[in-house]
Amino acid sequence: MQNVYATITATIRSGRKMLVRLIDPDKADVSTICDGFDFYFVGGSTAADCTSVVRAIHAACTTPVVLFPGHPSQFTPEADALLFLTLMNSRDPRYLIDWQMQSAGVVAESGIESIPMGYVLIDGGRQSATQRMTGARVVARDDVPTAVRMAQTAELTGKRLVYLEAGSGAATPVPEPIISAVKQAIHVPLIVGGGICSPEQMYKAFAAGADIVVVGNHFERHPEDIKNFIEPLSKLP
Ligand code: 1GP
Repeated sequence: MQNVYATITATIRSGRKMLVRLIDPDKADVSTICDGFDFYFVGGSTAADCTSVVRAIHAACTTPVVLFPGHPSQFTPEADALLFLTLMNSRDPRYLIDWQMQSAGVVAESGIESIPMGYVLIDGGRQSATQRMTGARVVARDDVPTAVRMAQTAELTGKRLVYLEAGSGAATPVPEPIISAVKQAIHVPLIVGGGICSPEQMYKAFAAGADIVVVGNHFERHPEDIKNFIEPLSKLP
């Protein structure tokens, strides 16, 4: 089986940026699944079965599928890897330790590649589903020091990825000054997502320091735009 984390670090070393398509099992249109992305992430804020979506992606293309679960019930060993999340903004034990403990046994027994990830919510201009479900206080758009401290804390507590999240369907993506300050402060790969709706917004996130950009809603609404993100990516330095 492919080692997803090794692929991420090797791709960064090669100087290439990565694009991920997020599929929310609640609103997925699997008819638009195609190759061309580096990975599919599968998961959502509300509890839903991810197994059928993972199977549909595997049936339709060869792109690795990585679980990005919003709830322990979304785990399936059929995915190629799992993002094992800690919600860095949260002060609620469910999102810091309880759900992780609830999942630990089945994850360990499955043998799936599990990648510890610090998940950092940034204000995206409107309340996101994650914010609503978890009650976590988001980092203000101009609070660069707090975003940096959260990301550094994630790395120092062993997370191998940091995800700066403006929220699914955010009005505005993660501000570039936050992306660049966090990128300079950490040594693990940086993922940025939430509210990215154009190749220009993707390029800005990459230019600021994102190693991986995640796009969800926009591709559900405008699958015809997928090629406009994918094709120029291969030409990026
Ligand atoms: C949400 O960052 C992802 O977890 C993607 O957000 O759906 O707004 O692209 P969008």
